[in-house]
Amino acid sequence: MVNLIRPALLAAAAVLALPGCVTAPRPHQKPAATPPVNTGTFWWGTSTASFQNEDRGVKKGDPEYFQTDWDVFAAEGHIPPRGDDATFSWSRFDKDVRALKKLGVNHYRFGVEWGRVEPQPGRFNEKAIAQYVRMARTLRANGIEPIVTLWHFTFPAWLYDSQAKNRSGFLHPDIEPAWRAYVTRMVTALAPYVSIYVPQNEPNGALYIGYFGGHWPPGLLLTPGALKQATRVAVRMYRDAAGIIHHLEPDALVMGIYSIPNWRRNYVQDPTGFVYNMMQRQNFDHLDQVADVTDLIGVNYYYSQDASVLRFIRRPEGELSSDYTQNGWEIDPEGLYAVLTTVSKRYGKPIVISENGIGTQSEQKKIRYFREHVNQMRRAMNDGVDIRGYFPWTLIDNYEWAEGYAANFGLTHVDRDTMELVIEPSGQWFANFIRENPEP
Ligand code: IFM
Repeated sequence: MVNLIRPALLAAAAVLALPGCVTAPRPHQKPAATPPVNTGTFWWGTSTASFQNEDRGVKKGDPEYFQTDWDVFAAEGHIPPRGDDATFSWSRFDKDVRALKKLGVNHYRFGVEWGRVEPQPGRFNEKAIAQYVRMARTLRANGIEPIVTLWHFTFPAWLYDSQAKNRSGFLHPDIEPAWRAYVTRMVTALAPYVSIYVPQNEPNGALYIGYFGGHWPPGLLLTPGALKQATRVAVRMYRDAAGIIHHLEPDALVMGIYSIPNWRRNYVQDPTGFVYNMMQRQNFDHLDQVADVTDLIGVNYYYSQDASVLRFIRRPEGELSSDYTQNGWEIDPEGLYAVLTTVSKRYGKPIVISENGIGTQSEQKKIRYFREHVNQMRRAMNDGVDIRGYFPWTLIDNYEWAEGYAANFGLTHVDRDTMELVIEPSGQWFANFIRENPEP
């Protein structure tokens, strides 16, 4: 009897699944996936990061309340606190989408806050996961292809131990299985709406600053072996994430994003080339070990700098002249060309300029910066470099890590009266530029 009923039920189910036999969706049914948008076009986009932009959105005492290692590091007094508001991109994401539409971008990269979706080890916040899924779905519904960063510098606070910094972050004994579970959970949830993932944002810079320079969490300063070990773990985690993404979504793209300044050799201050070689390792060590599982390389380029100890100690402060940014970075558009050609030769992979920007109080200076860097991108493209996209950093003036709120990188800023984003002149310039130049 059972054997007769089963085929009949299967046949009925198959008929119902035919096009035209649409039944009302049951409430628990998974939403239908939407196909990627803007696949054949040049990617004009912009980006943000979970910690730099999301307000906390949950109150202390709430079971879903969470903190990140950066919150704890700030509470310890090492860096300025972010506060609970940031740019309200968690509770008022719609305002960000409205601004993105005004800019006319076709791609947008945002991050997932691991601590938010897993406030306690192994306990996932399903509501938060659902909200990230909605964010991706909303973007696609508005004709903007989402790109999701799974780690942008911040770990859940439960992976940070103030008393044992050499067992924190990438050096935490539980991090690898926890990461695999988190990545699997997020990619499974996002799969219907996301097909471009960034496992880690600028792991190379974060490893050197946090596990060697001591400025960022976990704050390890010249600790023997820490950088090497943390890099090994970060590489394994990236490779695991790429494997999970490609397994769950065979057509998805994995983008590796790196901070790649143009380091110059200074023969007087660094005669042996020791610092220069170290900075080359910072640029490429991690990427060298994951390039084979990476579909696209994201280059985050901001500045050129002489590689020398003296230059690190005597960092220029602020916008000394038209050649420097608020962070004391040296503006050098040709450095972008140099980096693009180097990366292209070294890896032979398609490149996206995934971040390029300037902290400045002068909008005119910002516009000039973008224009000159886009020109260098065009020069590289004319010389055969395969460049697929350009993303000015960043959508909104936001928290600039150890610098606090001291740098104005945004194409917009939050108007705290209307709670809307106000498009800056640089944002307007970008909007006009990409409307007139769908292809660069
Ligand atoms: O704000 C950062 C971003 O989070 C990573 N890349 C560099 C930007 C400017 O410093």
